[in-house]
Amino acid sequence: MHTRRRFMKFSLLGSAALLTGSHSIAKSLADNIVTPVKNDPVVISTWDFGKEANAAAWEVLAKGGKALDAVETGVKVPEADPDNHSVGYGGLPDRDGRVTLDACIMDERYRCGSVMCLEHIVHPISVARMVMEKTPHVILAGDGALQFALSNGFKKENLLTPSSKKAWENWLKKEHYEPEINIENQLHGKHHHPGGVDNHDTIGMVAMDANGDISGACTTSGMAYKMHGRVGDSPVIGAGLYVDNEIGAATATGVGEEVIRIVGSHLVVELMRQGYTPEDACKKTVERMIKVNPEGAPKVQVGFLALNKKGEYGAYALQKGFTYAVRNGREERIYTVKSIY
Ligand code: SD4
Repeated sequence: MHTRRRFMKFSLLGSAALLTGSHSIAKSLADNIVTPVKNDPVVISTWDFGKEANAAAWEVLAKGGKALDAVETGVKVPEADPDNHSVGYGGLPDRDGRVTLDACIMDERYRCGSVMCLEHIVHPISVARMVMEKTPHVILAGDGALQFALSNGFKKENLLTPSSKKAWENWLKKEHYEPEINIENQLHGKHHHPGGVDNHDTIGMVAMDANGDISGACTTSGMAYKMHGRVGDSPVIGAGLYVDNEIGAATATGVGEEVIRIVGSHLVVELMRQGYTPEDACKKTVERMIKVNPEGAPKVQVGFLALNKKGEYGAYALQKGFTYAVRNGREERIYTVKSIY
């Protein structure tokens, strides 16, 4: 009886610590016995603007919610932000002036959903989730994805904001397509220069909940001024995002063509399976990109971000300037990432 009471007491302490997410260990003051709590929730996401997205995801995680709900909730923040010129509403258009969105989501049971080249919908991530949960498919693209969204209650909207339209009109004067390195951070809010050679951006987010389950989401308007119909890595499961609940998860940002050819996020997860830390797995993956395209890769930016099952995280990039945001019970901060060049 005594033993049972002690057990219940420690279980309750453990749950409290899980719910607040504020301690990795729950300590009984009365008995001075330390009980490890199994999992501290954590959410990480790409670029400085990941901080606001993480805050929304954290509200879900701190209440004991599921990682899948957290990542969807989190990435919806930049999707709806007209000042974020790289994701969702306000995203920069393709060279025909059309805003086409790519997004995918993956949960702890290897279930995944994706939309490619979707127009007129503010929250492509939620359409991707619906593809995962309500259809027998993984990917819907273009008009089919739009029809599916509209028939499931999503509203058709104009996603081209006046400032994105102005940026596109400026671009048309020269029509020079060249991805600008680290444009994601410059494109966010007040740092946006509508006259500049604006290019790409993405939010990739992965999270682990109090249950120890991992999920991820990735959403983008893709490379600005891309050819109409171009799809990047972000909605490609294994490239822009991969989750293996036994091992961890990874996501990518940057020039998608480089990521796709090495199936980057899947490679990061497989390297973690071999025992590499998240940072080292990301570094090896970046090195692979250079190995397979020694001419092209050094000229562009790509960054990988990863989380393992122990809740450890890390990142690596081709170029300087990649950042990511972390939120857990101990910290809310932005890290600057090491790079090859
Ligand atoms: C793409 N990977 O469409 C995306 C763009 C991106 O930060 O991540 N920008 O290729």
